[in-house]
Amino acid sequence: MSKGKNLRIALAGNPNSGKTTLFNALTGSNQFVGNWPGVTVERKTGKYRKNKEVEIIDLPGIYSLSPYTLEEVVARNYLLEENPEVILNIVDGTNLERNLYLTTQLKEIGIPVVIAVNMADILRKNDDKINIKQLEQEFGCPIVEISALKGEGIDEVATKAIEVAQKGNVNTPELYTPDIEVILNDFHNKYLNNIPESQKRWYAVKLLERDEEVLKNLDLTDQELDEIEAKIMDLETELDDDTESIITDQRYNYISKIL
Ligand code: BGO
Repeated sequence: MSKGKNLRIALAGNPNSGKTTLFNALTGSNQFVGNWPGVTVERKTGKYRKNKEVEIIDLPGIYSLSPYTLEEVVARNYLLEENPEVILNIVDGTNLERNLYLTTQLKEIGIPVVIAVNMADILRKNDDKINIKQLEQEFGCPIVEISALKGEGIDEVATKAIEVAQKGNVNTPELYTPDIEVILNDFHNKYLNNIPESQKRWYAVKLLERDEEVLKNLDLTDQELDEIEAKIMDLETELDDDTESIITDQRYNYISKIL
């Protein structure tokens, strides 16, 4: 870690995934509470107990990175604008399918991800086993099983997150069908010149979903916006559904195939 510069771990996960329990276990009493700029959503940060140069930022609990709730907008703006070195994505291991939906979005935002599969104690009690090695291969990032409640695996996952942050490698699974990948590549190459390379995939998906926040902020010309809309309409006619639903469905298909 370079001297003088803190390494930031952004903690992201669904409500009830155990995010607060993990945050408390990682930071102990080294916590600072305030609000996110301009909104009354609580912002908690803390220093990692075992390394005070590591800052942990507790993002609001969210199910998705869509632009529909204040919490979602706060979380994604933080990730896009502040570019923390790594995302630690906590998922509830007893509810993987639902929790991994957010993971598919976090994997697109251009920041390295480490996944903590929480509730290991409950999984053990239920005799449920998760094939962590295979999940790691599918998602292309380290995954550690933890019990935030019992303190199991939490330093292991923090160490992994620090390691991944220092390497800085990002990889994004190409989880959509070829017709979608083609249009994403087109958007990636034509309309996102001012966007950092690592974030282009995210913005391409958001353009395809007609994400209003993104459309507002991308500085596209009217002609470009018309072109994009025409391409989206063509695809929607061909696939007989709106692109936002198509993307959502394909994310869930990808997850259920893996599981
Ligand atoms: C209650 N194992 C088990 N068994 N439970 C866990 C674990 C784990 O590894 N991690 C978290 N929990 P939050 P968000 C509760 O509060 O951290 C539990 O929203 C209760 N409370 O203890 O709050 C954790 O920040 C009464 O449970 O999640 C908490 O992400 C009865 O999961 C819940 C039973 O954790 C959510 C549980 C009064």
